[in-house]
Amino acid sequence: MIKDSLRGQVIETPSWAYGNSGTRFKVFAQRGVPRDPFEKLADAAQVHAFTGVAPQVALHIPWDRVDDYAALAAHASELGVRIGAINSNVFQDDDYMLGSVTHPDARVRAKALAHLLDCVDIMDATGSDTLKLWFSDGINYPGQDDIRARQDRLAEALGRVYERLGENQRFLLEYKLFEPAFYATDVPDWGTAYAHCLKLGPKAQVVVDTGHHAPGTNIEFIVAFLLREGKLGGFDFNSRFYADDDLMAGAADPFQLFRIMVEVIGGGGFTEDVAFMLDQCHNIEPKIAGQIRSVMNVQEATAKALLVDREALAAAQSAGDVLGANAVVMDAYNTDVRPLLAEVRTDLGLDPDPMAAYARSGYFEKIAADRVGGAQAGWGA
Ligand code: RM4
Ligand code: MN
Repeated sequence: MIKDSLRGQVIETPSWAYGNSGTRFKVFAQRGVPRDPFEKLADAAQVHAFTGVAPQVALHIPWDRVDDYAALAAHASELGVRIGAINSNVFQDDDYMLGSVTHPDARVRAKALAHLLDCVDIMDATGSDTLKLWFSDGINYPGQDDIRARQDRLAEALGRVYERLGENQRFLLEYKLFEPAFYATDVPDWGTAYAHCLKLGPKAQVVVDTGHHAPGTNIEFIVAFLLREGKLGGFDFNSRFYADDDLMAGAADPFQLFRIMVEVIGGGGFTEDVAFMLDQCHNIEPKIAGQIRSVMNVQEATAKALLVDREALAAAQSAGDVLGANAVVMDAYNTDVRPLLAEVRTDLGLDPDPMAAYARSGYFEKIAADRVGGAQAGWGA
């Protein structure tokens, strides 16, 4: 049963993880980086080829703008992957300095809304069922704009996008505490996202980016609550030591990732209704190998969470056995699941050690030699 669940897991990787990235101080160029979305998909397909659980790739528009989205989707399927969430981008145009959908100027708001609606067109063309909305909107100084009016403008835009969604499409609203806005962000927390989604209906859900909270926030509580309300749409996994560090998932705090997966599985969220996406950048490590490592870290947290003896846990909980209940959870966490995952990969016909198999494949040397000339992809900062 546990092996079945692990074989069927779907972890979506982000197209932007294959391009160059960095901090606001410096973007470091790496050899072999894709020059266009087609090459990004080719790299993502490698992650799937060696792990067997990463068949979906998220796009970011306009970073992944192409003339023919149906051709891009066809290219993905030739490579053995498919298009996952479409991520909108209303944070990199000069017009958005004071906001996008919450901007005080109606012209800018209309421009931002048009982009969001374009993203739904791209969902139609690629077969994607998920739109991910993250707004950098907010204000830096008290009095800069009216907080309530900005909520009204946000609600208006979300309503328009919601109306445009097709039968089998949904949007996920992403929250983030701060950055780039430093005083008041318009969607700063899960409660704000939840309230907007609740008003709109079942096609609006919340996405939890694990790097978007204040230090010390109990993310698994948020997960449990949203799942209970049917409003957990998915995750942007990454890890952090300080703020939105976007490090490899499970690298900074594997125990937190495990606790999140314990709540997901306990709450019945380990289904295709909850999207398990990575949203991270590999500023100093090689990108494809960094994605493979992250996928493996998510698999390990999932395997451990699946090992929690739920019956023993429920018995200890109802008996008020504090130490016994905690021991059940810690026993699962302290189990070495690497041999189990090696078996899962062998069952899938894969090499049990994806990192080593990828390194041996020579793919990196090939792209480093082939991808010379042209402009490397990056997030444009
Ligand atoms: C944002 C947010 C979004 C991602 C961008 C690149 O902070 O996490 O999900 O699309 O970064
Ligand atoms: Mn994110």
